[in-house]
Amino acid sequence: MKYSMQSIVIVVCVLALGTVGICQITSASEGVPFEGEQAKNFGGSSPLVIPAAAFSTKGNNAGSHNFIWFAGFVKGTALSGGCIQAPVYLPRWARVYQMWTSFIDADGSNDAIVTLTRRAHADLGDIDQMGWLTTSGSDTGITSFSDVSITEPLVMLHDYSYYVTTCLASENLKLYSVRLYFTEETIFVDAFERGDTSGWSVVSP
Ligand SMILES: [Ca+2]
Repeated sequence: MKYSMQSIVIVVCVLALGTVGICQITSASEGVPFEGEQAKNFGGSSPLVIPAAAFSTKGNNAGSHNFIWFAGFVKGTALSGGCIQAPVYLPRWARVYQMWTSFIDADGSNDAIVTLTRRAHADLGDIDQMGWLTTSGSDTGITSFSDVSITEPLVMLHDYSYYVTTCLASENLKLYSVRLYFTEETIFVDAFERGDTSGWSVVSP
């Protein structure tokens, strides 16, 4: 493992003094001091919230959904059968471990399925489903549904693009947001964490 002297100093300082207010916290990437109680470049950006407004038509039935601005949800319309999608801008090397959605499923006849997929840039038709969840029942309140078992969780940029999608079969299905929880892993260019030690030598260079 490799630690910068700066990181060690910060950890020791925080542990010893019990408060970050006494220690100067410095951004590792830019070297900008902690100012005005706003940390620079803090990496704790999980969860990624994909708002309802990010969703657009797949093109098969553009009138099948409607974004409601005052309330912040997208709902189905009487022109049922259309599906919507949204891009997912996860950071490189993130590891996704849960997907949640806030939904009103007040449709006793239909549910909605939300899927998370990745699509390869180099291989035509190479699509992997990473997660999916379904709404259920019929309730006029906002309910959270989840998938806590994500496959292909490591975000590999630039090899893939990432999307979420769903279909809203009626006006009684309303999507508020999709939320992706992930960890951000430190992966060094020497590939130690991935097990690729081919670039390493047995003697000190
Ligand atoms: Ca339902």
